[in-house]
Amino acid sequence: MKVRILKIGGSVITDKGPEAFERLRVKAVDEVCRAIAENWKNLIIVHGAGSFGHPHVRRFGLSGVGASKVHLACLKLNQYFSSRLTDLGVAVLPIHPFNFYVRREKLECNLELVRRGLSSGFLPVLHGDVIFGKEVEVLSGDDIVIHLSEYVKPTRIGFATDVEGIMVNGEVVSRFSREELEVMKSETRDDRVDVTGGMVEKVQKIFELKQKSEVFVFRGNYDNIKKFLEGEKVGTEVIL
Ligand code: IP8
Repeated sequence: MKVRILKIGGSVITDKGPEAFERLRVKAVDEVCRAIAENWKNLIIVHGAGSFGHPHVRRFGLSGVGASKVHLACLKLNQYFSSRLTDLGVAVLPIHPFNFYVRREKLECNLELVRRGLSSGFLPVLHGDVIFGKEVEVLSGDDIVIHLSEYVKPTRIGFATDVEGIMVNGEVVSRFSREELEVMKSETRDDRVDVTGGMVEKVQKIFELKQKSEVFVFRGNYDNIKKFLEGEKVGTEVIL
């Protein structure tokens, strides 16, 4: 089965401004879900937590009831997002990492549910969450994508973000290779290279992928998501 994975950034579907706490971007959720609802077979969705997770970690911490509050906020966003998809006729299978991911030496989980969901015609929808490591820790949606990819070997992976793609010297590039990442890291103090720390980190993670998939980083709007799901090139292609 040819599987695709699409990560929807928390900054696409929520307002992540400094004051924002559980602030949904209703129109954006709608747009994203409409694009997904048109082409969702053999697909796994992972969405970020945005302002339904990060401010909670800062406010409540990750021990005991703090971790519970962070998790419940992530569930709230997942429930909203998944419900919107079901309104549009999508058979979603919401899957919550806190319930089945653990970090021992490395990240471990039983992927049976994801596999069964896919083979039974459901759309698995996972999300950034808290999980048990030595203590409770944050598991980002990007890490889930990298981990899942090793097992489901997707043909294409998309990262829908709040920027047009990867920017080098002030412009979005259509292709981005490992060599360019090395240059970017060595030049991050250089004014010509305007890549945010967040993007460098994301791209570094992408290069941890162990299998060859087509990978794209793009703005998470209706047209781009539709293009990605239809197999077209969109935003920046990361050459593994
Ligand atoms: O938004 C973070 O997931 P991300 C999850 O994908 C929490 O980085 C709990 C903050």
